[in-house]
Amino acid sequence: MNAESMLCRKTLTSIEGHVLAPEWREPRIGIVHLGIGNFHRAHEAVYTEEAMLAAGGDWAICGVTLQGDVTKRDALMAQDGLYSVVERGPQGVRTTVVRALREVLALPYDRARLFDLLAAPDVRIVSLTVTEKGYCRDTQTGDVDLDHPGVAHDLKHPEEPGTVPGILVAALRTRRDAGIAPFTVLSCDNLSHNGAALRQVVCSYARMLDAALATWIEHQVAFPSTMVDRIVPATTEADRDAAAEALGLRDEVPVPCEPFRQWVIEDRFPAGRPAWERVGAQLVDDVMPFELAKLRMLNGTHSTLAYLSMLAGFATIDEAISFAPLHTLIHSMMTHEIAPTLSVPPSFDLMAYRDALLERYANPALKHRCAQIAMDGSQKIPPRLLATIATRLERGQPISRLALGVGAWFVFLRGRADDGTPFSISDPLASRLTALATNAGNAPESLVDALLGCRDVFSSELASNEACQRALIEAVTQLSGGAKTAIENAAKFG
Ligand code: CS2
Repeated sequence: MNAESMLCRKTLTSIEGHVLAPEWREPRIGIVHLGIGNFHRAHEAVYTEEAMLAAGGDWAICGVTLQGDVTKRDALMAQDGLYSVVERGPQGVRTTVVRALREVLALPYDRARLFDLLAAPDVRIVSLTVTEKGYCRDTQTGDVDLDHPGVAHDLKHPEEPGTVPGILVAALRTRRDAGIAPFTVLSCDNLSHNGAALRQVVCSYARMLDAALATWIEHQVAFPSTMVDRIVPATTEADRDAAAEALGLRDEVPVPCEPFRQWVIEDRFPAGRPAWERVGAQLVDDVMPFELAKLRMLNGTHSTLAYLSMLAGFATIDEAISFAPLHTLIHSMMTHEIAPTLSVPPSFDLMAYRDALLERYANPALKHRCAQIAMDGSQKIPPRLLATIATRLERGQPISRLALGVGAWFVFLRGRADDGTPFSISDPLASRLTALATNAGNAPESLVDALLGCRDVFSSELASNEACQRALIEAVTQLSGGAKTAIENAAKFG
């Protein structure tokens, strides 16, 4: 096969060694997935393909990009929805082509097709990876954010929605009116209690339009919570070349990822689901202990590593964690400040979890860029770091390492690394936050004071807590001597 041919259903037969099982009956679409980014393609799509191979079922996926990203839609559709997952581990690379994705749509262009599918009885699950900001939540109340321009638009034009709550409510209304059982709504984002959080957003949005519909959704629609885990960097040219090399076919949209994966799902699917439990997913009654452990241990330290690294000049997570004082700091942050806030089942060994995370971070083949993790801090910091801080403050416990993570975010918002290199801030609140950070001047107290005033991130209770203020001022003071020195100083305490 010449390397210029493209991966598609026709060329699939030439790469039998790179599919999980050569026999593949084309299943019908049973899942619509909102937010067809790399994470979904390396996680739920892989589990779903394996589940169909193990136990059958019509659970092919239609992926949707909500940002009108026609380039991504067209690239995937040119390959008939096929793409390769390139697992990069310390032991080598494994390239597998995934077939579970059948169709890709881009809103607003494919609105009619999307709503046809969302009304189809065959579609029994609508899953989501739309990142924290896609939920359009008012962080204070947990209801839908009525100041969000997309939400305001959707409330005015409920037949032409563009936001997650708008789309789900319009589709659920059609199903209710047509007497079709609702689909299950499955959040796969890194939010605490993601199912309950999405349910509240959706129901509060529905209530603005139609109280009876809101009540119907509350009683009839299941929103199970999940904990999702796999480290999935953005695709680079090197990944495209590696996929072409392995397959002998051109793949424009491969997904790099680590070998590790985990999925814990609350088992509430009245309309059925793929046999995910057959292929390693854990179906449980209560996801919360897993979810909090992952958000605080993994995502909390990931964000800390990312902001410290942006200041210190480490480009990737493996580069950062190979700086011994930073390894020490992250190890003790998990051991002394995060793990004690978690209550997990006896079989869940938090220290083994910590060690496994440090090993995953050290994976030299993944090249997970710190700048990618550093995006959207205003959305990520509250569940990843502030919830842990709040728990510890309630108990009168010290928070110096957690504060260093938040303090590094504050300094990062000034937009310059320690050596003066500028970087841009990608965050839905970027203009407000960077103005606060730059206008605050050099004194650590004023930077902390200015940013603690941002109510979209800090509750008034946390912002007015003196121990919290003191710890953050100390962290920013340490960081003004350079992030590397601050890390070395923090690591001295073990
Ligand atoms: C990362 C996550 O980009 C980020 O913010 O912390 O995407 C992380 O890699 C995943 O949650 C791992 O499961």
